[in-house]
Amino acid sequence: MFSAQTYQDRRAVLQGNVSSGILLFLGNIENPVNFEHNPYYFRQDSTFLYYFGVQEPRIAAIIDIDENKTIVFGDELSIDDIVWMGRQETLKEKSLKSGVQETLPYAELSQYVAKALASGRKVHYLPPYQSSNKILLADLLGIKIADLQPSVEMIKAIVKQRSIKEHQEIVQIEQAVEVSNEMHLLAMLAAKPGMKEYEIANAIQHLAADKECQMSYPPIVTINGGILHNHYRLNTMKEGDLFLNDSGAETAMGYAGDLTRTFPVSKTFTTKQKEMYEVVLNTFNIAQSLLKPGIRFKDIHLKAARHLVEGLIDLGLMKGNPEDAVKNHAHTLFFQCGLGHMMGLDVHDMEDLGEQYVGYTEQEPKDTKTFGLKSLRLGKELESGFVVTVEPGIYMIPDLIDMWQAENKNADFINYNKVNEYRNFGGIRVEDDFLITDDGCRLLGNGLIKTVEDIENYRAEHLA
Ligand SMILES: [Mn+2]
Repeated sequence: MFSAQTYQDRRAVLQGNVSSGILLFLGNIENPVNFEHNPYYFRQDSTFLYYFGVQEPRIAAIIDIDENKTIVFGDELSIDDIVWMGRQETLKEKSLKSGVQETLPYAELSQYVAKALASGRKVHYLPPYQSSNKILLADLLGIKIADLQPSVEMIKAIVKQRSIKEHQEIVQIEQAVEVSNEMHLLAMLAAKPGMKEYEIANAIQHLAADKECQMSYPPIVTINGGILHNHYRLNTMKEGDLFLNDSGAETAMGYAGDLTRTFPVSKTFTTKQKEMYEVVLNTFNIAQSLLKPGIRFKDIHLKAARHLVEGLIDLGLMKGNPEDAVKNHAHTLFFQCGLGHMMGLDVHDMEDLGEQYVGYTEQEPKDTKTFGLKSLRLGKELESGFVVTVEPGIYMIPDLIDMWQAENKNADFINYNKVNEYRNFGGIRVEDDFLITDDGCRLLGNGLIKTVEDIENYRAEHLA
């Protein structure tokens, strides 16, 4: 945990940004796998971690703005619990570590909320994503789940605060990135023809676990990198395959890393792979060079897309004017997703609070219709203190190629004959994490190799 002062200060800032009423925070529960006492891995809610730091299932908290007090609700262990689980730090002790003096039994939460509602006070709450919390909120408020109305005022205040990372948060994120770097180096030295994809997934998870880290999301370790979120891991790697590893560690305090590297299963890239890889890497470098406060991430995304198109024109897959190609979204045949997203306590930071608040503004809302832009999670102007990912890619998706070709879509910009030579090429993505600074950006972590030369040399050193 950070210091008690940290959590007190964060709560004070939040309290100052919401006018009145009570702020209700629900922690997560241990969700059952197949029966109640056999739960999935417990992960505390990130907003709860941010303001209270307490990693305990089935607790809640209230910041009462009108009465200027903060209470954590939860149950201390009974003697039966202690028999089974041993003596543990009490909830009272844990709460004190985040500077909360008052704890009450969990059952008193409903009375507190009912009293506030009865006296006509506003009860602010966040959009619930766990089913148990949807049910709990509906019960506490005496309404149907479908009628829940999360507080926009509370969401906006939290997004504003959590978007700007404190120095100690950056330290945490860099720890996560450092462990992620090691995971990627391990994958690069371990992967060889004949192995199964899951062997790499297992190896990197083992490495992270030994460093007291979890995965910040289920790793994508695949020879079919053309599938954006591919979690199938039973393929056998063979000579000539490209291996895409999108994986990141999460520190014990909950901070994420999110990195992607693509490398050949053989000792070297083929010429075709190298050419495509360098288009992606150049695009990455252009995007990185544009990161600074005051520029809209959507504009960086579109500029990166233009460079991707230029590279694909050089290779003969595209043609025409790059600017016009991007205006017509022709690049989305190859780059269907967004250039990056916010990162912090969540790998997609605060996605539970709503992309319209985290990645966009009311004045410039997300384009939710256009293929490509509808998958861009971050569009708004960057600010010093943001942590973002940059992750351009090329993804060859046979079904999409066939569909576009049947419609002769963007035929002015796409050489379908050439594209079909690459239809089974797979995919390439390169991803790093950056802090936006006052005058630009800083790469988080010590830097993970990414040029063709560095990757080939690294693999040559380690492959027998
Ligand atoms: Mn990412």
